[in-house]
Amino acid sequence: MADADGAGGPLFLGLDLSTQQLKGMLVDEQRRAVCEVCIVFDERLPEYSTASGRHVRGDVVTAPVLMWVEAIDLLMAELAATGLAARIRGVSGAAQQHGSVYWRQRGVETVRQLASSLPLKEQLQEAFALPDSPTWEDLSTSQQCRDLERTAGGAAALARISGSVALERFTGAQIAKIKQTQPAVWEDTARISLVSSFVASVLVGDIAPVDCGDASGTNIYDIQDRAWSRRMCDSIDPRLVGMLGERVVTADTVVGALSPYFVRRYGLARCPVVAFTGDNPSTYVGFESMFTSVDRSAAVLSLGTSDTVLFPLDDYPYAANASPLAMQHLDGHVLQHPTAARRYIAMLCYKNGSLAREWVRDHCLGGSGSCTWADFGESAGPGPMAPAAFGFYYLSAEILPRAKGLHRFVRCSDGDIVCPSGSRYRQLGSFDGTGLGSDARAIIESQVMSMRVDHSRKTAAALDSVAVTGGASSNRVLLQTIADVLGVSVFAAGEQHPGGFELKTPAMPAYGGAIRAQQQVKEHPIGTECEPDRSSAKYTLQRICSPSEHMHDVYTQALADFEFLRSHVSAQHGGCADPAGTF
Ligand code: XUL
Repeated sequence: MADADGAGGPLFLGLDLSTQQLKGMLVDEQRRAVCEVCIVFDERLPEYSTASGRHVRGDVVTAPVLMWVEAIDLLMAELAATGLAARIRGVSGAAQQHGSVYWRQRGVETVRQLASSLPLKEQLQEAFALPDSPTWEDLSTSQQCRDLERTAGGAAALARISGSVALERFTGAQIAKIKQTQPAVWEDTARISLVSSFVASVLVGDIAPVDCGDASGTNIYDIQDRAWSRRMCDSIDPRLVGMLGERVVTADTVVGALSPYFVRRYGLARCPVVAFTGDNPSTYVGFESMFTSVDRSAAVLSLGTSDTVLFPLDDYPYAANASPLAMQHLDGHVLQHPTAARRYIAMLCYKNGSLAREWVRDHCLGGSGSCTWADFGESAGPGPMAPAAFGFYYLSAEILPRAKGLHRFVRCSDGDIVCPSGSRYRQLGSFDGTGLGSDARAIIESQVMSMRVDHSRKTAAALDSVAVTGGASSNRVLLQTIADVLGVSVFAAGEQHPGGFELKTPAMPAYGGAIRAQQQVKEHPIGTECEPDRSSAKYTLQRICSPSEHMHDVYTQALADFEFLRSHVSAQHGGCADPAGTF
């Protein structure tokens, strides 16, 4: 049994194969992260000549599969060097969503009989029909997206089947493009893995099933049937379901035991490997492990380069009997919950997150790039600025909503833009001299009001709290605005020490993997491990901001005008004025 530090006790390995690196995290039975190792692709594997882990050629973005393979060996060697590897009793993890790996038949056979004396790369050199896998940043499949929507009977019909309208980065369009443009590769392909199931496949030494969370990012998986959509898959190739593997599992399913390759080469135990899932679903599961039963509808806000919002749904918003509102607004994605039967997760990705906030900090606050976040907070003031003024900061083309550019509006009696509420607004080039507020205040109000609008379009259920993670989660003015606009308390993860609470979020996709591995082993115990003691779990959530009722009321009143102006901006730029239409 583990002592207070978990010394000598079982450990659970969570992996995360992201765009730039492969991370491994060891978590003990008390769910404390005891060790982290990381292989940064550009630094450790420069021979693949990647930039931030990928090859970018215009809108074609790929990553070398053998680089990922080599990274797995490097990471296992580093884990073995820590002396902790022999204590690992379960493995799971996550990977960037949407990317795909194309196995030759001989690759499938080789991975089943890996020799522990030779590195993976040497043995899997000829395993893949396509050396460079398309990844989530690839945008070169617009034609295939239109084909998929046509097959489904339109964008809305495809969303009803798969949880999303057709998207370039989603795997279905990527697979279709490979078949159409590289017939020799297609002929040479026996099996297709997603990046997540590819890592699991190498670990178990066989082709591992895709999990339902990541299958929901393909456009060819039927979320309500909980199976590949025959119609969508067959439209690409009648063999496709077989190539993907008919069986799709929940991300808490044991998909095999760790391959003897890792047992012999690195001294790991032949422990269970639990299905891998996408990084976003895994993040949600990681946070869920910290929620109490009252946080069942908590949302996770990941405030990074782009902002991602994840929240659970009890009902499928695009079901035939669902609210018409959801069918009118098909932006964002609905995923099957990776582990909870008959639950779903909505995922809203906003491209203009931290980079847009940083741009405002550096360009709009009167400085010359020397402003700090404290200056930003001072300029933002306490708010609210809405409904007297609004700003939209789509520095790079936004996908939610489809829109571009900077747009500032002030309310005035002679404004030429008339909202359904009767309020009139005028567009202007700067807030300077208006006395109404600043770009700092406008951008954070606008970003969070967008989240509120898009959340309400997916579910009528109220949010009960929000957990934040990511670089910007230390930005106090942003956190307070989240609390005020959404009207809920904001929580952050941290460690409880005898001396107090230290805010610190573990690397969530990997942590979520380790937690799923731990839960499975707990349910199917091996040997004499002790029960995890939830009361001493290292990570807990702590309330860091509470909403002001008055401010929340102001934002609620302002919401209709905000929503109207956001649609106005989107329509101006060829965006989706009528989101039910085909993009
Ligand atoms: C989600 C998405 C990204 C990747 C990043 O749809 O494309 O968040 O999962 O790894």
